[in-house]
Amino acid sequence: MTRLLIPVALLALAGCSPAADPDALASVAVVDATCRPTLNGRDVTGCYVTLTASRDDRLVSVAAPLAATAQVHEMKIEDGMMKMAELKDGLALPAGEAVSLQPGGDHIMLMGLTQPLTAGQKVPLAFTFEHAQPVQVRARVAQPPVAGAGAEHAGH
Ligand SMILES: [Cu+2]
Repeated sequence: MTRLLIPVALLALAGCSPAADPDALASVAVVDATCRPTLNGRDVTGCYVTLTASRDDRLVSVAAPLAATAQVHEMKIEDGMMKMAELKDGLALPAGEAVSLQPGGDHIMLMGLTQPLTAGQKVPLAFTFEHAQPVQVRARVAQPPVAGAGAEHAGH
């Protein structure tokens, strides 16, 4: 509950926020979108991105025309094993904070890809937020910069 109350308190303090549609001013910066090249014969891959919201917001869903399904996944420990699971309620984006999806952590999972992804390609991704306008980017296909990754998709 505390998390929900804080923004309201801030708005009250600011005093000058118009009550009419604050969502019109909400935006999310989407940078460094990268999708990992697909492994031989696989039609799944992980994508990574950094999201910075102008106000408290939430990444609700991701769509990718090249994939049958795109989900936002988190990594969690279950029975001593790192497993990934869909974030069914989306991903919280605190105002002004750069939230990085990266190997070993939260990521975007593309499933049912209609074609293999090779380095140098571009993959359109569409991000939908609770408040901000949707954002479309073209992610580059490349090995993500963080080393030691890949294990999170071993389960597929
Ligand atoms: Cu995943």
